Amino acid sequence: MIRPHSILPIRSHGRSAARGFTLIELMITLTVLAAVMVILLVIMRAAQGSKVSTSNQIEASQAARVALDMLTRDLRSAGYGADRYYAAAPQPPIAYIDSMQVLINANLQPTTAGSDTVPLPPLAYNPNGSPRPFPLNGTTWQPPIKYRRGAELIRWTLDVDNDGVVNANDINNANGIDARRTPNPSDYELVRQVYGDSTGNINNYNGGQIERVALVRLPGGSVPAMFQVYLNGSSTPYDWSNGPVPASKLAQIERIMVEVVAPAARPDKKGNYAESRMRTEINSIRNVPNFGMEEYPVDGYIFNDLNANGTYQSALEPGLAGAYIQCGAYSTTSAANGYFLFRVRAGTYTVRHTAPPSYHGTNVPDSVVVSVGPTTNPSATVNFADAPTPGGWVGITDTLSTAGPAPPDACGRAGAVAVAWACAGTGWAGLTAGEPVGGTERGRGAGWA
Ligand SMILES: [Ca+2]
Ligand SMILES: [Ca+2]
Ligand SMILES: [Ca+2]
Ligand SMILES: [Ca+2]
Repeated sequence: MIRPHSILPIRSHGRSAARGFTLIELMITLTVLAAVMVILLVIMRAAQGSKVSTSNQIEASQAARVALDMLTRDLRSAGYGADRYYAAAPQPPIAYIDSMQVLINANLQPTTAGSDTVPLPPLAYNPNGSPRPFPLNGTTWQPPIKYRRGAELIRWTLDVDNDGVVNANDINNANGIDARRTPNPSDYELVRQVYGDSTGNINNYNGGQIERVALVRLPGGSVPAMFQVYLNGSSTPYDWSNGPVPASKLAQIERIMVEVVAPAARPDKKGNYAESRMRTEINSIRNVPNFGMEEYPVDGYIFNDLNANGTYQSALEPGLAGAYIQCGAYSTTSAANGYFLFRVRAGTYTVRHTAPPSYHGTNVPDSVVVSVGPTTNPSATVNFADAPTPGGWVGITDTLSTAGPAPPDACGRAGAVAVAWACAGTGWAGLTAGEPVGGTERGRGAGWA
């Protein structure tokens, strides 16, 4: 009796498992499943959106990184192989800078053929050539001369069509194609250009070919300037509302903050464009050891003071080459035209000279004390008057010349009649061969009759 009773619930349980799901059970199951699917879809959609926004962010930051790397490499190379020792107007490492454009002088391509004296194109920008870069100061830029050491001009700008302004025309330009392709309306093409004479071996052609580097935001409003320039000793950046850094202050640039804002090409699901901001500071230009420490020119001429008045009449009085000049601890010799130049740090210096052979200095006193610096003088000029040493032969010239010493090799030249010049009192006296006046004949060169 107990046995069948005890079996009954087991049978009953077996029947229940075999009868299947009721409609209600099925509907509950499907509803739960649908809810789970909806939740999963929402999660996947969010993940997808997050993936788009993350990849946009990565793309933007990669663009910013590339632009910043290339730009800072050029800035750090500024001055490399530049004609810094051209006395009259040394080639500046940074030729021009404003909030979104910089012109850099550096010999980056190609390298010279083992010697600075045989540079290969692109050479330095030719002021008589074309095209010319048009910075944002309203005039095309050109150097005072074509520099000699083959350092080309590298330009970074957003002004793709080179008209002196950055606006929609730069996006519509042929080289604005990358900016046009993106749906983002506020991206501009950042380009690098190289200007240098004989580009493509065409004389007087300065090139200016465009490399499109990255898409960036146009500085202005909430977008920071691409360049912030700090002049010597200043903790605040140069104020771009005053226009570009004046040429006279380019040598005072102590450091440059470079900042680029690269936007994503595509919007996220909310219609926003991710942006990546990157900045870096350049506080040394490796090819200009004293970058950041302003130098002041101390220059002048060593001249033959023909009229003995102690001052330099540049139209009348020839410069004297080979004089030895000292400025404090520095020394140099005068160039063929008598010119010398020191670039010194702020301070007070005694400038003195030793006249070239056959001359003696006539300045009294024979040295000059000069002070240069930010609060004293931006530059100093000292000319030294010399006169031929009395009695000494100072040169030989041919009959076509009118005054002053000439290279001794005039003697012996076909058709030349040798005439010697020597000091006679306060002026010059022409002597016929072998007839010294007022002095002792000390020697005759080869070929002297
Ligand atoms: Ca070059
Ligand atoms: Ca433009
Ligand atoms: Ca665009
Ligand atoms: Ca004079």
